[in-house]
Amino acid sequence: MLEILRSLGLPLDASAHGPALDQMTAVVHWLMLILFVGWGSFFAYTLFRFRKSRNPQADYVGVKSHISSYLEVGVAVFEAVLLIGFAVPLWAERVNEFPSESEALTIRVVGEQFAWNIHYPGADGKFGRTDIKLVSADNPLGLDREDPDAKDDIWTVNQLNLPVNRPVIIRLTSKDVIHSFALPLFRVKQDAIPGEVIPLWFTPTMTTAQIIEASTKKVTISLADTSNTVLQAMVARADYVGSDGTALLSKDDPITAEAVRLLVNAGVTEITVAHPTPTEIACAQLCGLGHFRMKGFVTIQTEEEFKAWLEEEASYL
Ligand SMILES: [Cu+2]
Repeated sequence: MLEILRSLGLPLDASAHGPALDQMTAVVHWLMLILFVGWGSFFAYTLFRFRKSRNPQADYVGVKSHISSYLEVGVAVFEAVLLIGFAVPLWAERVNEFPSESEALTIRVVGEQFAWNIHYPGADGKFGRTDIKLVSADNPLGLDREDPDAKDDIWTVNQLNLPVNRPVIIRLTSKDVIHSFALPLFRVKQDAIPGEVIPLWFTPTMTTAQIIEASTKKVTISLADTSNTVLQAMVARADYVGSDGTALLSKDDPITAEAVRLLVNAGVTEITVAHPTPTEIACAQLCGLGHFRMKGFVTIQTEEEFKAWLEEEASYL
């Protein structure tokens, strides 16, 4: 079932809790398939069995056997097992078994129309004071730089950097309306609600570079692809040179219409491509007219890269 779900578009999983969640999704789909086929067949059977030509007289007593009641009970028991045996423990782990603050990285994410503000506590590990009165275009979090804890705080807009294989706790909230913080590749989706701080946690298990590597695929191209916008959102994953040694397309360059023309004319019809930014933060709640552009990026880095990034950000303060 997981393979079927993948072929239907279930994205790659890059989080530690993802496999258990995907397994649950597969089990639920199996149950739904069995119910659909079972009740559908039962319905078709009753239409045939109790047709008018066979039953000219209405029967006011109805069914005397208890098979349908037993079936109902069976389905209810199965659903109870799914809920109590699988779903509740899975959910309990997400909401109760938070990693300790010492082993995890804790950050704040504040949604607004239409951006994600990310707040890192800085070297002291303490979030500085924020105040709604200080919110401005250059200070979207309303961070009070006078507060000693706020001096080293780092904030970014729409760019979430995280280290790989370290649990991250995100304290999520919103400044205006309800948004939904969704990281599809990390199997995270949580509503951001104004006035409430909702914690969530997960552990990324792949760096963005590894995810790009894993999602690299071969595609066949033709001149028709000069107007293929899906392909043009991708980048090349290898260097392509013509027979005379001229560069046709370089690794990490976008697959422009011009590049497609050059490649096809040079006889190259198969290239490897990948999405340059596979890990996105999507807003999964229709939150206003600009909802479509409420998109951020997640970059999962090695511990060293993440440290270097934090230091670079701190150097701008
Ligand atoms: Cu939103």
